[in-house]
Amino acid sequence: TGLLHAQPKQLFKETPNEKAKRMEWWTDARFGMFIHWGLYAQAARHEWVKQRERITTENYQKYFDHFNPDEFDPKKWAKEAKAAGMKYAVLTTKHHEGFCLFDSKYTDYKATNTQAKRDLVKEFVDAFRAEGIKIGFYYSLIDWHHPDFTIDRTHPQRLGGDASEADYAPLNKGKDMSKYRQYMQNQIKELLTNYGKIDIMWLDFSYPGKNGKGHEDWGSVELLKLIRKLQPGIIVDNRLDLNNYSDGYDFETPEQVKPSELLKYKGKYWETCQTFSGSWGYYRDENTWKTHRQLLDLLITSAANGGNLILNVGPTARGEFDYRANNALDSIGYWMHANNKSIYNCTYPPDTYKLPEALDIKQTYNPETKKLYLHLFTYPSNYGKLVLPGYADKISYAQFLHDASEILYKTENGDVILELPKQKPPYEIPVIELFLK
Ligand code: JFZ
Repeated sequence: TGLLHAQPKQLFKETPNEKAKRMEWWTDARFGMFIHWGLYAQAARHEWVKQRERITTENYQKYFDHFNPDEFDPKKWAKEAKAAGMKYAVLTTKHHEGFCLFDSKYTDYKATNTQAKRDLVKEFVDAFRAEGIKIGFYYSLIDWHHPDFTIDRTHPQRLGGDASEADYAPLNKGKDMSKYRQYMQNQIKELLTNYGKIDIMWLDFSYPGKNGKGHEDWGSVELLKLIRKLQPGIIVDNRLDLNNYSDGYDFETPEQVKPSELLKYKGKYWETCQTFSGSWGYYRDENTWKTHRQLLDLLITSAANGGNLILNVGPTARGEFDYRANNALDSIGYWMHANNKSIYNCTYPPDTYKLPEALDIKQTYNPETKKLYLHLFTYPSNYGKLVLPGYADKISYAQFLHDASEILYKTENGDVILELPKQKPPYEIPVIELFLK
């Protein structure tokens, strides 16, 4: 340590081509489900409730004692995810509160010791795998329950913002982070050994600096080596604070950003994680739910910039997706059923396919089938004519994606003039499929 510049820049022997192969299913998938579920679903006012309200571990115990997910049926979750068009799912096996949904040998703070009386991770894995959905584990690096996890600025018992590191020292007397590192290694070993093939590991998160934690606190290099050893094909997120290595992570995780901010990730492996309503855990009274259109925008804009969308559901304490989540998923499913070819296996088109901003069209492109997809965020009102400047020598056929109905067109001065029906098709954002020459 101390000689950062002397460290190797690469931890593993993998070429960019080999990485592309390993990432292929994930890149093609484009759309996944995040599931944030834990004791905090009972508080129903944010998954950070313990920290936000400075609840002691003693007072948080009521959620462990009352945890009774009598409607938990991950087969239903898996069907919902599949119907929405999601190809992978990432479950919080342990969130910051420290409660484990799986039957870990290394703690009593786990689902098997609650009224649930069973390994909820196991049932999740079995149900989603049965639907052909890839499996991801979220595992929190932060742990507000483990006695050796030192109090820092993210902790329920944190000090005021101006506290120095010396101020924290007396609070952490006797706490031994090396024991916590061992605990994480043990649990990750369990998660990546006892549940078959795991496709994604989503570790969360680092906040280096004053009264924070980073790769040295987590033992990130060791952790990542262990993960890759146990599951060689696995895909790992970027929150271990290993950005100094070219292969310290597989993909970037822009969180809760607006569609317009996704442009800058072009050319990288990335996945934007997004919520329906703002919080990740079930939040009963939150009334900031995204609209159908906003959700489609995130999905389309992700694919149009070469990235993935992982959309979060926070199941209730009874173990169900609530009606608002179900409605949102259903409406995405309705759109995806008809239009998913413009999402799966798609990315941004070559630079020569540019359209004027004013058209309000987002394009995706399937490099294998050489099809171009035009997402009509605004439906043309000028007598149904849509002019694509400079596209005349590029295309050979045009149709709507949802019903393969032909769209007649003329070419004029190098432009394509499509004749769209005056009646907008019954999709919030209709898609035109262009066959390229
Ligand atoms: C983290 C968690 O704290 C949160 O509860 C949720 O699980 C989410 C997916 O991840 O939140 C973060 C982590 C990193 C940043 C912001 C929020 N960040 O890097 O800006």
